[in-house]
Amino acid sequence: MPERKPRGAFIVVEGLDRSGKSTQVALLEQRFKAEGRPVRLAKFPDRATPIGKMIDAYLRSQSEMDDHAVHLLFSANRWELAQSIIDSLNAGTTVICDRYAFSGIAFSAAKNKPGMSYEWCRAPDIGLPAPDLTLFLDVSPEKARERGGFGAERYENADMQERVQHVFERIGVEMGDGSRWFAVDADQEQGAVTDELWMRIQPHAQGTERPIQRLWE
Ligand code: FDM
Ligand code: MG
Repeated sequence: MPERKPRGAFIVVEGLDRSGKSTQVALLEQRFKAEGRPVRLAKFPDRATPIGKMIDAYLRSQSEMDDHAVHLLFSANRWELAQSIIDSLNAGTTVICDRYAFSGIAFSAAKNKPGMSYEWCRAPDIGLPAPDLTLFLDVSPEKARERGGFGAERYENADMQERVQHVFERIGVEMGDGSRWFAVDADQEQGAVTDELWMRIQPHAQGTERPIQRLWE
């Protein structure tokens, strides 16, 4: 009988701005490559697609959009790339993703707009491929400030970031037992954060036989 090849694991890294997310994702990619394991980086929003370009214009305040509409665009941006993520996983490639549906909920629900409850924000992502592991880079407001001022994009202000943090905390509680969602102390120095992330990822690095789950199973 032919040996069945395990699929790649789907690993998401989440966190506030200046949590070191993008740096850590790049370092993790290097570790996979150094071990000769196939890896692909993904990032949401993916600003390269037509939908992504609309999101990009909104984030840079070059356009205005209804909050519901932009929320649905962020979700649509994930849906348009979902099949290619599934294909990579099935080909045995680990996919490491910088932000995913959790950012989608956290940033939109943090707006506190009428009609945009946590549940409403969660709904459009139902059925997307679910991460096998999500690592939340937990940075304190003090450390974030120390790491330099806010950028010029929408949402990059202390007030919004604090509200986003609260929604992320709720998501962490709802994700439960700690086997698929881990908060990592992102106030530590860079190498220590990478080591902790790698420790969490290692059990997944060889891939898995488990079928791809769906949000929010
Ligand atoms: N963001 C990101 C959302 O509001 N919803 C989403 O679904 C996603 C994926 O977009 F402020 C926000 C989070 C951040 C902004 O993200 C751009 P990057 O990682 O800074 O490009
Ligand atoms: Mg940003």
